[in-house]
Amino acid sequence: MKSGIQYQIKVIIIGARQVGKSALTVRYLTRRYIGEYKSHTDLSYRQVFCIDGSSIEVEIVDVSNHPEDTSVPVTRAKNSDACVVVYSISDRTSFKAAHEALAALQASSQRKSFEDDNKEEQEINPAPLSVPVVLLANKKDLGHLRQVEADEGRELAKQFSCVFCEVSAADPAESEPEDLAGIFNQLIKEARSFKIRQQDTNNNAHNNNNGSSNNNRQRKRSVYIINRMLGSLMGRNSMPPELPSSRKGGTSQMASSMPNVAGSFRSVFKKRSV
Ligand SMILES: Nc1nc2c(ncn2[C@@H]2O[C@H](COP(=O)(O)OP(=O)(O)OP(=O)(O)O)[C@@H](O)[C@H]2O)c(=O)[nH]1
Ligand SMILES: [Mg+2]
Repeated sequence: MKSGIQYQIKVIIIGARQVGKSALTVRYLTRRYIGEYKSHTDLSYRQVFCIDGSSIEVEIVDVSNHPEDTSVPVTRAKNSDACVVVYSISDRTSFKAAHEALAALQASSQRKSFEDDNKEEQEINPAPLSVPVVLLANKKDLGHLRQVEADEGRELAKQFSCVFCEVSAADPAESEPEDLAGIFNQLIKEARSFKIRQQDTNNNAHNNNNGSSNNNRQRKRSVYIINRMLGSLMGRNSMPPELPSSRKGGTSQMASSMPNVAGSFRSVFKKRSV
């Protein structure tokens, strides 16, 4: 790990072709909308952010699908710390692909969690997704071409215990009340918290195996502290910038403008055990 960097978080963006993965990624990182992307390779963006006083290197991987492949390349989500699954509200096939992607992510979590358990138990009590996941329904501005209702997306997200939002990379005003930057920021924070908990669990297990305990490692982390998010990606300060600010900026504004998202993250992720 580079000096000064306390955590590295890898966020992967997956979804069917042409749903707006690149547009959403660029919108989050630059607050701009670029309509056309000609890329047949994964695009990786790295940026060091300051979150709650910690320097975190965030890598966002915008996965490119093979032109002839209609399925979502879920295997790319392997080794990521957070995942954004995207579909377009104007493309029902992409919604089905998102469903399949979530099922595949859950199946891989299940393999990890229940390696030694029997299949019956897996069916009764499916494992939660092994990393924080957000389901994004993009192109909300294309309401007149809508093929997938918001309730269907919400229901799907509920089924897989992940956060759901309808957004528009093209027209942020359509993303009300949730804001794209707020959603990504919350996901990155959750991924960091998840990583901290995992590290704590691993350390505790290690210490227990050695017959010793480390009380410091057992203290509970404050997971959902929302810090000021006024930093800009383009900032040239010697300190790393804070996460891209949500549209309305500021701590209290974000908390009040995104009660659903923050609330959903809390209710979804508190269920996880690591
Ligand atoms: N109306 C509208 N069009 C969008 C939106 N987001 C993306 N698009 C358009 O949808 C098309 C695909 O956008 P991309 O961002 O390239 O989609 P992608 O998922 O990265 O595509 P692939 O990498 O080829 O799989 C482009 O023509 C974008 O201009 C949106 O929110 N609203
Ligand atoms: Mg793309």
